[in-house]
Amino acid sequence: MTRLTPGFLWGAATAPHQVEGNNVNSDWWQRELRTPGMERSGDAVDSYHRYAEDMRLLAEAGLTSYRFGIEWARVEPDEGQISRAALAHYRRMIDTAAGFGLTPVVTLHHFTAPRWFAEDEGWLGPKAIGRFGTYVQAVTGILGGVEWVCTMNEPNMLAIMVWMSDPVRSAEARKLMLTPTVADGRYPVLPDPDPEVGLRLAEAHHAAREILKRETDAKAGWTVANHALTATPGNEAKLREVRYVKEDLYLEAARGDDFIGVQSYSSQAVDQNGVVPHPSAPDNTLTGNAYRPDAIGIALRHTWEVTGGVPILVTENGIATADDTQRIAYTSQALRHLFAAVDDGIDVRGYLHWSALDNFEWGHWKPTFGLIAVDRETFERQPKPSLAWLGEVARRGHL
Ligand code: IFM
Repeated sequence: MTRLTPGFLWGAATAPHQVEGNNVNSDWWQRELRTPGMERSGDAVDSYHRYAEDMRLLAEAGLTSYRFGIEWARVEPDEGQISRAALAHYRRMIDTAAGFGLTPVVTLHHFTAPRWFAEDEGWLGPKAIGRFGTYVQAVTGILGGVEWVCTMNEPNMLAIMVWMSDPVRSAEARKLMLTPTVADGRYPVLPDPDPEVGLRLAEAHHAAREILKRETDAKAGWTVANHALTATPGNEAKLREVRYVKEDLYLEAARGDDFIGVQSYSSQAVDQNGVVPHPSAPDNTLTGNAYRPDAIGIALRHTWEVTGGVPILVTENGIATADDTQRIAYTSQALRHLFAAVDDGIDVRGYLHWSALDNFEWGHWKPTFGLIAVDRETFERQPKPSLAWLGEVARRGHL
């Protein structure tokens, strides 16, 4: 049986904009407002008020950790205007998690930024790093006792979003993104993240890491979307080229961190032309990804190699499906791949499933990733069998 590190975290994850509701001061709220055809986050699943119930359900099922985020747009609704009430809210969340025996894993930035930041040059402006630092510094005051802090979620996806919202490049981006779309159940052809943006985000991460190391006892890291890319025969050089722009730049920036968050859902091949779109298949997920529970194993091994052995926390892994039996099947296979990686000596400190709740999937409500369903009229929570199943795995520490 696989020997997991003592205190291995078994949990589930969310992000503020996807679950809280009414994140009206954020850039994403504006994007939803202005983008034709995009669904709105609205009340989301009202986790801003119902977080204690969400945490209780996870803890009662047997999980030991909850990853959630702090929303910059609430903490700093206007530049320099720090909301003590918002900080107190997130401190209550930290205390509530601890009260339920859940180790909090706190994300400081999960795709969304305050509107004032985005509208004044955003991540590409000269003030970006300093502004992010001011926010991070303000948050350190409530991080007492928190062991795990992710500075930024999936900077390699954020770099694509930043590129797309650049007015000069957005026409080109729109063309690229036109079809297929998540709404059709087909995975969009994503442009590559712009390395210029990526390097800027890495700078922001390093600045945040320094602040966290100075002001708190937390372990600091960031989380990277891992596409588990593999080469078709003879295309190893192309794979290296593609992987650098999409992932490795971000993995290399994690060297020297206390941990790295691995986030993986599916796997894709690379041929001489680049990434091969997911072939359509009956078991494709609701976001149009190929059903590839082995992706996590590829992601863990590649991350371990590129970072040179930075300890890993799986901060996201899961499947967009309306069929909870498929979720259990996918996750149990994914965990087998995780255990095999641990058996091979990779230092994995925890597994946090995406997601705790069905939530707002960035412009879409249809892809359901949750262990808990939510009635969006009444906000009533309905735990799915997969929650009890994962809780049982957590209690036993094996499948
Ligand atoms: O919902 C997202 C999350 O915000 C970031 N990682 C991937 C998830 C599923 O698409």
